[in-house]
Amino acid sequence: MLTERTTLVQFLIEERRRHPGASGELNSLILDVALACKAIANRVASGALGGALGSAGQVNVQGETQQKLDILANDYFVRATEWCGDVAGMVSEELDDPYLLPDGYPRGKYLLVFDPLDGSSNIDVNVSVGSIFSILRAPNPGIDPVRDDFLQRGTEQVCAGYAIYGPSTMIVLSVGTGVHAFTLDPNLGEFFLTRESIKIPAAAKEFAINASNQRFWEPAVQRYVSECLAGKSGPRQRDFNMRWVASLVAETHRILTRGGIFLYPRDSRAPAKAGKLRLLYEANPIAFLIEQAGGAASTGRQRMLDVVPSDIHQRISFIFGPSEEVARIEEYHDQPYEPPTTLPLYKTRGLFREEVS
Ligand code: AFP
Repeated sequence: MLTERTTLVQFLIEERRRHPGASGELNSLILDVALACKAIANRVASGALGGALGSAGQVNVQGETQQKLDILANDYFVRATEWCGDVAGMVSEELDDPYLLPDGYPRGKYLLVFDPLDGSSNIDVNVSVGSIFSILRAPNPGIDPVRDDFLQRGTEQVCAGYAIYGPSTMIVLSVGTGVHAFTLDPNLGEFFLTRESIKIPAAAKEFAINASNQRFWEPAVQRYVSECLAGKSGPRQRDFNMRWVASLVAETHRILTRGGIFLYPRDSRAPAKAGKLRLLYEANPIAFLIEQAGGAASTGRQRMLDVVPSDIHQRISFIFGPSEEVARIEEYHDQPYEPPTTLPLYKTRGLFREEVS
């Protein structure tokens, strides 16, 4: 293996050589994040034997019940990266406020933003989960950051990526030069490059959405999904398949591998919330990867990476996939659409056809 494949370390060093002025701090930070991901992978793989399944019995700033592994994964991210002098501060899904480094550790020039364990409702049922991370430049390197320092557009990301803890553990990342995937060799404890310059397949044959929320969707999303469901006999003139893992990382990995479209739109359940997913540590890093893979990521009305964040835990509507498909959904947001008021099964072309007298 060592002679045939490029390791993550080798890949990062080769990338750095393209930038003669680079200090190596970014690489060092990415490798510390990779170490945290290996530790998390280990705990996830141990399942019930690791003693970390189940609820931690407390609620995070999002109002979500934390799993024991959410807290452990957060600690792994913090402990693996706080000491090295590469970060100035961090924001985590699991922490109400930005994490400030303990006294004695040097403050670096990067900000680290992460969701340590995404899709954590899947842990107890042994379905893939992941970690998502994003690296930004600290506006004031060398000192503790303030909350506003993290409120940067997604276009400012220096690196973004995720780890997926599935049948195999992988890290998929981009430093702005395409998207590359690395698979963990559990015997060597090393990530090896297994897919280079990933491109999203242009034609979407699958869509991913939590259909249980359908009654709350906006008209544009109602229209898009109903057209997919209509299949060959509808306006799209082809059949679509549907998937929903309830883990953004797993959904992204499938779409980067075999294509498709993802939607977690804003809905009318809680009109004050602009969506469910979090902008800084879910939507932005995934949007960065998707664009780097040739796709598009949007709120439905705007390119995701152009959104100016207003809060570190801000939620947002998130749609991504092949560019043409995302453009179609954005167009639908600009057009009027009246969703049918009765279920298709009871309409004239449906199974339970109404008798016309
Ligand atoms: P958790 O980490 O709380 O399980 O949330 C996962 C997530 O943020 C994202 O990964 C999924 O796409 C989405 O939520 C699933 O949402 P539903 O529970 O509404 O299906």
